[in-house]
Amino acid sequence: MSERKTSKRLRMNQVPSEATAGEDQAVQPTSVLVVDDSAVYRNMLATCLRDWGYEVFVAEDGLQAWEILQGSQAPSLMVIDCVLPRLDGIELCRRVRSRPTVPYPYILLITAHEEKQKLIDGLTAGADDYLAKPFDVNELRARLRSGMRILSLQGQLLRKEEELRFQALHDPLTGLWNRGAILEFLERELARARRGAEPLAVMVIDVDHFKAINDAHGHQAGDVVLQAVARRLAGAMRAYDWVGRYGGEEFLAIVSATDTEGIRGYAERLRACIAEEPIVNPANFPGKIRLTVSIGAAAARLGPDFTCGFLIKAADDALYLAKKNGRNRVEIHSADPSKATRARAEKASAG
Ligand code: GH3
Ligand code: MG
Ligand code: MG
Repeated sequence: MSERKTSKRLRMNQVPSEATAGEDQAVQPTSVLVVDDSAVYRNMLATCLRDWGYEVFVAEDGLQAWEILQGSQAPSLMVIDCVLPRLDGIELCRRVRSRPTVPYPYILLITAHEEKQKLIDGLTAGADDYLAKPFDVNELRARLRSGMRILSLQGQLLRKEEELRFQALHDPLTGLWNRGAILEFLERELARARRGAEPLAVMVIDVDHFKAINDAHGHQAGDVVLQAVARRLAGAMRAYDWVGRYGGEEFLAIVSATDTEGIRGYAERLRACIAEEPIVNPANFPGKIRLTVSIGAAAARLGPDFTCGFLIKAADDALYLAKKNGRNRVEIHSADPSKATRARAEKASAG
């Protein structure tokens, strides 16, 4: 098919039909990659697509297209001519599909009528739809819209997946990591600390007399207090440490590369950030609520016998001591590896 003949056909159909006008807005146009070695087709396609609101990237051959697709802003909608120099359209489809890209790119293959086998090969190589030259621009537009519907559906699914992943790892009240997530991070940090022969510390942080806050101000106010505590703790921690909600009014923090002395100062800082300022939230309860936390911490240079359970138990024992010694205080358990070894041996002999 000569370019002169096909360009005439394209031009004739450039004005969108009334039935399709405005429908592109329903499915948000995105960026499109147009790959065609024919300058006439390339320009026609680019002009139409820009008129319809798409951002257009153009390539003259398969390799140039492949380079564009390596960029961080690579279009996820593509119009690819089947016959291309250097790297043909079918091979380009195969390359695109050979890597598991998210989001999934949608490929509309342009073929010539007489290229039946190429069309089959193109669909087998991963094209989603095709259009035979010479084509009606309104048909092109409709086919792109159907591609956009699939991309937008995919976008919705990805967002939903992201939301579910967030929910699976976070506590809904405070937005902190939930118990499952923080324990998983502890396993990971423990393995890392072992590899690097670095110390690791954990803290169990418990709100003092929280039941009394619920009793005096109501459960809702108690929730607001927990949210405020979570915010303060997260704000006072280093960016590369972890804090999660371990249970009701109890939080678990993981502090890397920190020994017994280091964790004392750290825990003191957390204790102070709660005790120093009352929580004020007039929208939920009148006045101010003063509260304190007790913190039990354990730090250790980890031997092979150390487990997450041992470290948490050591911090828990220290917390018990902090409560017993008057609350609003920090107690440190020096988690001695020999104790861990002994505990393991005792457990093994008991079993
Ligand atoms: P202590 O100083 O010994 O830690 O005393 P406490 O009152 O803080 O501890 P206790 O374990 O007796 O009470 C904890 C209370 O926390 C009881 C429970 O109803 C409340 N709680 C647990 N989860 C939530 C929550 O999500 N929201 C609210 N408002 N309260 C909660
Ligand atoms: Mg408590
Ligand atoms: Mg408690």
